[in-house]
Formats: sequence, C-alpha cells, structure tokens
Amino acid sequence: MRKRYQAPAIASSEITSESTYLKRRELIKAAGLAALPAFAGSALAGEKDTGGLPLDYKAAVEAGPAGFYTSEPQTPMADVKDYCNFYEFGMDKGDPARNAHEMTTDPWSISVSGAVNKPGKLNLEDILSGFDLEERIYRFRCVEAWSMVVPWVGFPLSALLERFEPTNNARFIEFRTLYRRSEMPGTRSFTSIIDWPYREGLRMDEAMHPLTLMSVGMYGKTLANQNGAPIRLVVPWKYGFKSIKSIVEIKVSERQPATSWEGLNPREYGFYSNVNPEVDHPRWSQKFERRLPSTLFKPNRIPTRKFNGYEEQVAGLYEGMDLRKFY
Ligand SMILES: Nc1nc2c(c(=O)[nH]1)N[C@H]1C(S)=C(S)[C@@H](COP(=O)(O)O)O[C@H]1N2
Ligand SMILES: [Mo]
Repeated sequence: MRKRYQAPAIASSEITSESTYLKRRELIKAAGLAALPAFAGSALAGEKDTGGLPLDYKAAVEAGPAGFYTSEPQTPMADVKDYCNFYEFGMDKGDPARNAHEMTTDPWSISVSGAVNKPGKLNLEDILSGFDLEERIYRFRCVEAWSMVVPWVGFPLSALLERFEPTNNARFIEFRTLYRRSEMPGTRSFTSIIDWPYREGLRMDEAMHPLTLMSVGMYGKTLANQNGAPIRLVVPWKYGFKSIKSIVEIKVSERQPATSWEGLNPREYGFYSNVNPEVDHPRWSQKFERRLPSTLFKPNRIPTRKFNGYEEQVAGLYEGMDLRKFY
C-alpha cells in the first residue's frame, strides 16, 4: 500500500485569510507525490493542468465498509474519461474532452457560507492537507441510462463540511460550479440551456452520508478537467447530474436550494433523483442501463438496481417518503 497523505495541523476556515497560498507544485512535493517530469515542465511553461498526476491514496479493499467497493468489472479509463457531460464545455459527449483544457484549475478554492459557525474560503491545498485520500470503486449511473464502474479517489464530503461546523439550522447543501465565460465555450454558446453557474443540491443527511464523496481523482490520478477537476462530487446512488463538477462554492441552508436541472425541467429532473428502475423518466424507461463500453452491436444492457445497488446503505434516508412524488 502506498503512503497516505500526512495531515499537518489542520488549516481551519478561521485562519484561511492568513494561510499562505501553496503552489500546486509544492503540494505535490509536500504530499510525497512523484511529480511527473511532464508536470514540472508544463508548470514552468504556465500551461494548464489537465489531470493525470499520480495521487497518494489508500487503495480500495473488498473488506472495506459496505458499498465502498464493487467487484463488478471496472470500466476502462478511456471510456470514462472522454465520454462526458459537462455543459460548460458544450453539450456533445465529446465536447468536454475537446474544450475543458481551457479551464484554469490552479489556484482553486471553495467558499463555504450559510448555516455554519465558521464560514470561509479554503484553497484546494488547505482542503487536501486535512485528509487522507481513499479510493472507492463506485457504480455511476446517468439519467440518460449509461453507466460505468469507476475507481474514484477522494474523501467524504462530511469531513469537509464538519470543518465549517454546520449549525442546527443546516438542512440542505447547495453546490456551485466555476462559471468563467472566457474559459468555458459552452456557457457562451447560444444553444446553452443552463442558467449558469451549474448548481446542485443535497439534503443534509445525504451530504453527510459516508458514501458521498468529494473526488479529486480517478484511476489513481488527478482528475482531467473534463471530469470535473480539480474537485467534484460523487453521489453513487443518484443520477449522474447530481455529481456536480469543478466546485467553487458550497452554501449550507435551511431551505431546499434550486438546482440547474430542476430549473430547466422540473418534471424530468427532480431534486432527489435517486436511481430508481420503478420510476421512469417522462421520456424513457429507467429499468435498464447501458454499461460502458456500450456499442450499437454490443449494447451491454443490464437491469438497473434501486438506488444504483446501494439500497442497503441509503434506503433508510428515504423511509416513509413516496419516491414517485419525491423523484
Ligand atoms: N458543472 C457541471 N457538473 C456536471 C455536469 C455539467 O454539465 N456541469 N453534468 C452532470 C451530468 S449530467 C453527469 S452524467 C456527470 C458526468 O460525469 P462524467 O463526465 O465524469 O462521467 O456530471 C454531472 N456534473
Ligand atoms: Mo447525466
């Protein structure tokens, strides 16, 4: 097993203003990562990081907490990395891989506000210095019925939220993606359908659930921009659009936040969006999924499982709720 991140004295949100900004390069050294020659070169040339740097993390093990690991075959990285939804870079599945290199991800920070005792802004280096990174092998299921099995690297969202001390009024979390028109051709396009910035939300108990992951990598490497670099959410029992990419803002609130997809079409995209073969999308069935790689001749069609197979872990969150009504 590889060495884990060392947790130095935690840079709490209180002292954020004084904390000095570490260059990404220094983090790589500080964390004992093997800096790739290619990275050193591109950093010097001022080029943009598009992922693929080796990460230090605790590998996923079958004996780990239930749900953190699946023995289903992992989807080849090539099929995951470049088949994307990231509308900021265009609506075609191949657009993000073509355009997302335009996004600058260093420096990066996340601000946390609202119903917390310690609101503040943490830069990515400070966020990462507080955690050991772990790998989890999750099923990922898009509302459009494709699915994959991905080894994500990250840390539980709950651990990040706890550093800001949510108050008793905290009932929901809103997330926002970076909105930088100059680097995001999809946001400048007249065919753009989203009300930017991309926004998503979770109920507090969903956000604090141990399966809810803040991911900074996949397949042992830092995220490529098109996959949501440098930091994104992964909520494995919900449809893919809940897993918001390239997060810069978190708001803790008493009220259920408005989300981008709900704003666009509330009938098709509900707030909960739990994977559920019994509740169809208004325009198509959700009973089956196409496990990537899927082709016309070999569609690799498999039945969809309730809560994407995480029923045992999460069904309790929704006890007594009518999942047809709260879709
Ligand atoms: N900011 C942002 N996050 C986003 C999206 C998006 O368009 N913008 N698309 C969502 C959708 S619909 C899906 S299915 C997943 C896809 O993640 P992947 O490309 O890493 O598979 O990202 C989600 N997160
Ligand atoms: Mo999606």
